[in-house]
Amino acid sequence: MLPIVEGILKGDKRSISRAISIIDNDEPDSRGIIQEIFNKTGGGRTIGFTGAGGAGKSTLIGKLAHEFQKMGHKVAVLAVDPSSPITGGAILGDRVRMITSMDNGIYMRSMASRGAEGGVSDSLRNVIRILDAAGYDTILVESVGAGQLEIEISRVVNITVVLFTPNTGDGIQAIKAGLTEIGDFYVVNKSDLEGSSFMYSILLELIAQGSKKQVLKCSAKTGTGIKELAMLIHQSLNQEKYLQKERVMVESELQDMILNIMKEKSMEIMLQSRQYSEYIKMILKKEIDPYSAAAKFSDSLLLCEEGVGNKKWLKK
Ligand SMILES: Nc1nc2c(ncn2[C@@H]2O[C@H](COP(=O)(O)OP(=O)(O)O)[C@@H](O)[C@H]2O)c(=O)[nH]1
Ligand SMILES: [Mg+2]
Repeated sequence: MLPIVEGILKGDKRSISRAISIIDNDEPDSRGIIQEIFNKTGGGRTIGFTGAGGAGKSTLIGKLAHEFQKMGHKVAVLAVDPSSPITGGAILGDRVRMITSMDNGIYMRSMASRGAEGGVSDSLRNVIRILDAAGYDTILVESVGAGQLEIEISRVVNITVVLFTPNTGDGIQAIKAGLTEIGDFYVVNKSDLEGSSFMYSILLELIAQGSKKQVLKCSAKTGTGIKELAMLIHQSLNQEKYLQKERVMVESELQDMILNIMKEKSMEIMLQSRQYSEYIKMILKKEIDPYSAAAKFSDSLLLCEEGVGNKKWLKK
């Protein structure tokens, strides 16, 4: 067993942090670590938080982490921000804001995920596995970057919470960004401010009708509604509906991995193949069109003896 893996399994924070950096930077040890911890994972549940910058995600996560801890959960918080370096100012600010409202024992970390080939989803999935193997059963993920990131994160967590604020414009923005589809819980934060009831009713109309999704109001600042939200999430964590997401996640992960390997192998074979350079010459001489050449070449690639698509296992 790798020494770092021993550390992770014991819950040693230095080992956990180092391992997360290895994954985040896509260092060569990543694979070995994940392979060794893999069968020790499965107990962790993940909750992703998305919403516009300033909506109160960090503040809310801070409060919820504290509530979950009181309920007996072992809590970790991850802030995902591909747009800024790990030590960037914005995230540091977030960390301070969250830590001051938290007890010790909550692990907190930000990640940038700029190195990983498959982007955020790949490294986030594996960072979650590290925390899971280290014994964290409740992992809260803040989506700090905007846009596509929120959708990506929602695909690798069990439950997605989408935050809104009473400020007008939010609702319309959210619909545009596709946020009304990715959430399991919709929360109007800053309920201490004017306009929150109006926002709440807009959301109810937009989202809750015809779906089983829940819309709630709370104030991360005053604490109103936080206990209720924490309880609701707590009760949902082991519901079949959210656990089933695991299967979808594994499936898409496996597909991505297989396709990546196939792509690499095909490229290798292609560049070494005589047939390939023949096709190029033929195309240049107008003896064949690119569509037909590509179709013919890939057919032969899928059937060749030593190639990606060795006939024997294709037929199985
Ligand atoms: N009035 C009010 N302000 C809040 C509430 N929650 C967060 N804030 C403030 O909104 C600002 C942005 O909060 P932050 O948690 O950093 O938002 P994030 O960018 O979504 O992580 C901060 O100044 C918070 O103090 C709330 O419930 N009510
Ligand atoms: Mg934040």
